[in-house]
Amino acid sequence: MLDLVVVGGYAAAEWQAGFDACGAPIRVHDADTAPPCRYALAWAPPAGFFASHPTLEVVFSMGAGVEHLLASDMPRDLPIIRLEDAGMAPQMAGYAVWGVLRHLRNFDTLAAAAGAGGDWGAWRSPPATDARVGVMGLGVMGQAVLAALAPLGFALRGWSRTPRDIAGVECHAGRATLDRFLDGLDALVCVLPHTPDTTDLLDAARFARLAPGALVLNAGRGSLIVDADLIAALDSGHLGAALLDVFREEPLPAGHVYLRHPRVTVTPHIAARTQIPLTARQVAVKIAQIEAGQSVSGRVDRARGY
Ligand code: NDP
Ligand code: OXD
Repeated sequence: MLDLVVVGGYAAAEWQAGFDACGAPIRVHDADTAPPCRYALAWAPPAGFFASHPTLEVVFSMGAGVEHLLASDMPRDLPIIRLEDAGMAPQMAGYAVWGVLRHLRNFDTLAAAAGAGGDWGAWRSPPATDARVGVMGLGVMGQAVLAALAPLGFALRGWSRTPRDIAGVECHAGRATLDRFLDGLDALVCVLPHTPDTTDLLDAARFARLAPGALVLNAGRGSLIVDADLIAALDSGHLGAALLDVFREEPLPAGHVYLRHPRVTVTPHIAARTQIPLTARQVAVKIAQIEAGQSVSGRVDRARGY
C-alpha cells in the first residue's frame, strides 16, 4: 500500500472511494492525520502544509491549473503533475459550445421575445453559422473546445504560445500574432492558464480588435482580463456580452460589478469540475508509472508557469 495525503478540494473518504473503485493500492489520508507520505493530491494547500509533510516526493494537482501550487510555499524542486483532461475536457467543450451558441444565435433574446408573445419574425433571421470564433489556449481544453465547435460551421482560429497545427483551424502562435488572431472575432473563448505572460493580456486595445457585438468567454483564469476594460468595452456597446467562469477573486465578492451587469453572465468556476473517479484513475496510473521508474506526462514546467 502507498500512502497519499489530500489537501483542499474533496474529503479523503471520497478520494479513497475513487482509488478503491479502480483497484489502486493507495491509502488516502487527511493532512492532519497523515503518516509520512511520498505523494500528495492538492488544491490550494494552506501555508505550512509542505513544511509539515517533508517526505513528499510528488504533488498532483486536483485540477488542470497549477497556479495554486506555484504560488504556495512548496519546495521548488518538488515535481508537480497536473490533471490532463480526466473528464474535464468534455465539460469544458460543452460549456464553450453553450456560451457561443447562446450568444451567436441570440437564444436569450429570442426566447425572451417569444415568451413575451412578441416578435416571432426575429426567428427568421439567418443563423450565424459563418461567424468567426477564436480559442485562446490550444492545450487539452482548447483542443476539446475546437473539436466540439468544428461541426457547427464557424470559421475557427486558435492561439497558443508555441505553433500548433490543427486541421480546420487557422492557428496563430506567440504574442506577435495576437492582434491578427483577435481581429474581427465574433466570439473569443479563453482557456489559458494563469502565468506572468497571460496576466492582463486582454485589455482595452485587445477588446477593440474584436468585432462589434462580440462575445468574450473566459473559462481559463480571471487574471487574463483587465476587468475595468472589459466593463468599459461592454458599456460602450462595442462588446455584446461576456460569459465568465473564473475571476481574480473567487468566490466573486458580493456587490462585484460582474454580478449586476446586464451584459455579463457569471458561473461559479464550474465550466469543468474535477471528476473524482476519473481523476483517481489517472493519478493511480501515474503513481504506478513512477513506482516502476517510468516518466509521467503532465509534469509542470515551473519556468513556463504551466
Ligand atoms: P494545457 O497546458 O494543456 O494548455 C495550455 C494552453 O495555453 C497551451 O496551448 C499553451 O500553449 C497555451 N499558453 C500558455 N501560456 C501561453 C501564452 N503566454 N501565450 C499563448 N498561449 C499560451 O492546459 P489545459 O488546456 O488542460 O488547461 C488550460 C487552463 O484551463 C488551466 O490552466 C486552467 O487555468 C483552466 N481550467 C479551467 C477550468 C474551469 O472549470 N474553469 C477547468 C479546467 C481548466 P502551448 O500549446 O504552446 O503550450
Ligand atoms: C482546473 C480548474 O484547473 O478546475 O482544473 O480550474
